[in-house]
Amino acid sequence: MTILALTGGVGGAKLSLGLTHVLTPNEITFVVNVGDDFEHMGLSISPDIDTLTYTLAGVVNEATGWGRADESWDCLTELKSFEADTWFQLGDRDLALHLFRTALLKRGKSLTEVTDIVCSRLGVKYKVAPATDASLRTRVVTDQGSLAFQDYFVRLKCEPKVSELEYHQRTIASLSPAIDPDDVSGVVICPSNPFLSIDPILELDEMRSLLTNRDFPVVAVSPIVGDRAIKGPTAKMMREMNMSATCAGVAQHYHELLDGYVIDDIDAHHASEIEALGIRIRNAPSIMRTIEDKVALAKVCVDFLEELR
Ligand code: FO1
Repeated sequence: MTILALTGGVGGAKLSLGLTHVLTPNEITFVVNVGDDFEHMGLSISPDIDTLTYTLAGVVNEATGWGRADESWDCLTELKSFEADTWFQLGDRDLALHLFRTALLKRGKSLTEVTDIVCSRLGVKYKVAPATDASLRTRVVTDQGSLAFQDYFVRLKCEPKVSELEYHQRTIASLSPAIDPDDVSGVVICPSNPFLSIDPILELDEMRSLLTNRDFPVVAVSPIVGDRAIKGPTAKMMREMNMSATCAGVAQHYHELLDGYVIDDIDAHHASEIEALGIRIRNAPSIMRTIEDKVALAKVCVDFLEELR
């Protein structure tokens, strides 16, 4: 039986790395958001898959949390001299992966197959599965119109005011064949942005039905600590969508899906509000700076699942 970790972005990758120190490759599958994927300059780019893969392979750029360590930027510099689009920063090493993935997809391989090949070439022994092989794309409805995800996130630096999220093609998208719904013993929802990273996974019909008719526990880790997002626009988006930008606001958003919820020690005062929703609480330090922080938080999640089983 396998634990599924639902993940996207940098916070999700950090907890995922911790989980690999607590569980063996047979015990966990990482289910990764593909709503951020896009085609840029003819290349198929899967930022959340790459962030996780680079993190698990130990080659991620630690300063940004995405992209490669020891990166060079010659191609981007040349592109600038052509006055080409350079708002999305693609380093030389990273580009090699996008070229490789694009070529394999063009030859008819699925994103699941390509991700598997990339993981094995980078020495990642854990199963990293795109949530779906279909081209599910997040669109952000804002005061500047409906925007493709990376236009909102990178080009416009999350500045537009968000009113709604849309997940295109979600109804026809099936789960990746790397995910076996009959073999799930628990789910960890990583401290990723709920709207941008986790909802595109939860919105898949097969994932929704797996999580609503289940005999295994689900725990989430709050991406909000001390009423602020650890990284990225989660709190800003929540305020713009008239939600409470607290760990309790995130719990209300996930609500019926959750059996357990891990919140930071600093947020202990929100516990009774969340427990009133019928969700059990664990307090733990949840800012993950060191590998020890990541492993300790992962252990809290795995022990919590065990207790709720
Ligand atoms: N994020 C940025 O803020 N600016 C970038 O130029 C950028 C480039 C980039 C290239 C490859 C990659 O895998 C990720 C990249 N990201 C960049 C991060 C990415 O847009 C976001 O982390 C996710 O899509 C949100 O989880």
